[in-house]
Amino acid sequence: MTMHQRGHLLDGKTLSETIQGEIAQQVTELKKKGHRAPHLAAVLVGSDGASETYVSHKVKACERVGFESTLVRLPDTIVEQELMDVIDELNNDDNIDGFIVQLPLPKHIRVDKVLERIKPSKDVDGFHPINTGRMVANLPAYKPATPDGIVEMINRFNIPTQGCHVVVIGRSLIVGTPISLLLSRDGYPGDATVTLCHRYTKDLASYTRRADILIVAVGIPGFITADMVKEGATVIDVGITRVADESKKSGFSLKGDVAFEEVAPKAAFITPVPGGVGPMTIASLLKNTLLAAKGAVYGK
Ligand code: BQF
Repeated sequence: MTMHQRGHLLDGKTLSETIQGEIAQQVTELKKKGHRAPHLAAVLVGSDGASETYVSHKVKACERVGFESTLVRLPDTIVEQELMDVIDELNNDDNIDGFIVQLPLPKHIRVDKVLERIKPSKDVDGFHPINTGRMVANLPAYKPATPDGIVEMINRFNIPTQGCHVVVIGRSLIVGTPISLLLSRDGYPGDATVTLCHRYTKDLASYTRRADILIVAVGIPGFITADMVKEGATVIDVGITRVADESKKSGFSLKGDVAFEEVAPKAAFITPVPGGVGPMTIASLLKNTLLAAKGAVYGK
């Protein structure tokens, strides 16, 4: 009988806990020096179930590392100007080091306008175009948490990237576009040759089969099947979709963009969903908040 070599699991949950331990130590140091605790605020508009979960992950993570956190809940009937006023208050509140506006926002609110209203020095999600521009220019910047978390994961698991072919599927401003930039730039974890694929890519499998590192962020459960993956590739699954599941108390389970069971035997390394990229996103948000508290990106 042939044994299938299981891809090594890239355990983002455990790694995120390790990083959170490191952050907690730094918070202890800060407090010893007479500093107050870093303080993250999150603005949640409406009560979408997934958004509620994500915000609660962030609040709980703050508690674990010794940060203060404030959750600002707003009704989904709020008009854009009222949300802008809340952002201005947070921008001007010296007790808050950084804040996020949980996405997605209701359709009647223009997300670009909202993100541009956030003071770049408090923009710990790194979504303000000033932070995007600074990142592109290799200046100190808050990097978006999911791409930063993926880079950190590649780094801590010592996955080689120099000269590797990275194939990214999905060109969103939050994941696909920035991870393509970070892995193509000079130095480790970078120096890769990056192909950015999207909905208009012809013969997608001809690209994915050539990937040494395949990063998938399309939001379609099971989109990547075994026939699309090269033997020995590293597979990073950013997808996280709620799928109805009667066996779960919640009534759903989380599914990634990769058909894990069939792809894992072919992969050298693979991220699970849940417990892969998601927890790394949280760790990177905390990292950015610590940077904000220290004034490490924009000075004090
Ligand atoms: C895990 C997000 C899509 C759209 C908006 C841990 C998270 C998720 C999964 C989490 C995400 C996804 C977040 C796991 C934050 C990641 O154990 O696998 C943590 O909280 N995330 C978000 O804030 O907005 C999103 C995905």
